[in-house]
Amino acid sequence: GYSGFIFDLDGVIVDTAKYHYLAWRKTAQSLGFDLSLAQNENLKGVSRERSLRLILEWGQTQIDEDTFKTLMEQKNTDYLAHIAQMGPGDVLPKVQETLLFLKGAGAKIALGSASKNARLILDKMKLSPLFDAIVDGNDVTAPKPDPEVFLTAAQHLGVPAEHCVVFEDAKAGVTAANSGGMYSVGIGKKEDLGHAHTVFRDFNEMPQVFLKGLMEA
Ligand code: G16
Ligand code: MG
Repeated sequence: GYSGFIFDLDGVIVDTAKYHYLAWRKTAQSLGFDLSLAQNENLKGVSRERSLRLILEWGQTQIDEDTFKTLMEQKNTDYLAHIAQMGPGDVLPKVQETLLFLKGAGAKIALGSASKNARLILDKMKLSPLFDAIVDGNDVTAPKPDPEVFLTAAQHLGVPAEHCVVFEDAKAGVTAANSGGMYSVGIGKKEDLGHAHTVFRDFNEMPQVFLKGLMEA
């Protein structure tokens, strides 16, 4: 059965995806173009640097390295200003219950996030103590869709990849989980996450028997 459960952060545990979008949209607008929600789907789970490269490509804009760094820093400052307002009440519905249920059943739990702000956010949500391992954007070199972040998380848990489940809201994250040989659970819309093994809108829609079934599989 599956005994390692790896959670993405943004869009799975907390709805910070909207703040990443607002901050990147501001970046785009400062350069004279806009960023659509559809374009933003392709930024989910993608590293900060790669996100800005994509945005510049979409806006057909070229900038020098110094401006690139300044824009990344400005985006993170804007993003953190949104995060500063958040607290445990912002944990998405049924996430804490799911974590407690899995823990109670003896499963191992990890965070597998592309974000360099992951530890800060998990602390703010008061969820850090529930995690056996935390792997984030500071710990890996190859960003999603490369499976490195999830493979490292599995290693820290001491659970083989094929006994791990990954919860992901991003296309790139589901691809990463699949290529790491893990069972992928998409959190969001089937239209966006059709390549996941299973998709649920959110944790409210995920029955406990589904999780039990995975552990007993
Ligand atoms: C997240 C977001 C991405 C963001 C990336 C880097 O990953 O989904 O939109 O660009 O982290 O974040 P930061 O700028 O905070 O380092 P995940 O993997 O938690 O969804
Ligand atoms: Mg995500």
